[in-house]
Amino acid sequence: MPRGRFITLEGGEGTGKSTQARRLAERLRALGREVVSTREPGGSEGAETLRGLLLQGGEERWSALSETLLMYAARRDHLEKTIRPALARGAWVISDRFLDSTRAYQGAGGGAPEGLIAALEKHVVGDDLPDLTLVLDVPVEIGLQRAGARTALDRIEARDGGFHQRLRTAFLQIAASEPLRCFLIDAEPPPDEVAASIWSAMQARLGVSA
Ligand code: T5A
Repeated sequence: MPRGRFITLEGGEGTGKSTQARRLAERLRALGREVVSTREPGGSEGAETLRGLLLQGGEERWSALSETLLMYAARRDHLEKTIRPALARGAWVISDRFLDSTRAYQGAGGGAPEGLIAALEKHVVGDDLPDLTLVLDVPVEIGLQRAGARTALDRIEARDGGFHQRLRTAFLQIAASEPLRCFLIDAEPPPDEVAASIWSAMQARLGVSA
């Protein structure tokens, strides 16, 4: 069985990742593919438990360094229990966030050491980098407005505008520095237009048809 494909969606708050991850999964399933839809932090039983610890509570609950270690504990469980078995049986995996979120949120946003994050990527993710990372970009104020209209903000979402601006810059830099893996998507237009841009990226990068 050939290995499946691993697709991640990244970006700041309210950029429309969950909406587009759902639509992309539906479109691939309609073509007859097995699709595993998952998310981070989370995506396996252990990682979902860690998600609760990470996103609830006050701002001071964890430092950026502790968040990095917890995110990577969750990511290892997610990879071992969900992502690697799915790819091995030929399924396509779509993850709402993955390793670029740690680079942006804990690294660029929170100041956790880049060297530590790089070492964790190497030891935990290894060769299982995404085949395609869709980096969804909208101006910070639009993203926060969308996220705030949907639910109460969690402890990470509630950080100040300067933090979210650093995230946006970091995601743009990641997209520019890894052009073979990443594809930058203008996520400001209505959902149908964003979905069309994403499908074009899927055709160009992964050769999907229809
Ligand atoms: N985190 C995660 C880290 O700090 N480090 C890490 O390593 C990882 C993996 C996860 C949090 O964890 C942090 C980042 C996050 O703060 P979450 O609850 O999973 O939190 O939330 P987010 O991933 O941030 O996702 P959001 O739900 O905030 O936003 P999405 O998924 O980008 O947006 P979505 O699709 O839910 O849409 C939000 C609203 O906008 C509307 C939708 O209908 C919805 O109401 N919308 C649009 N409106 C207009 N035009 C469009 N094109 C729209 N697309 C969606």
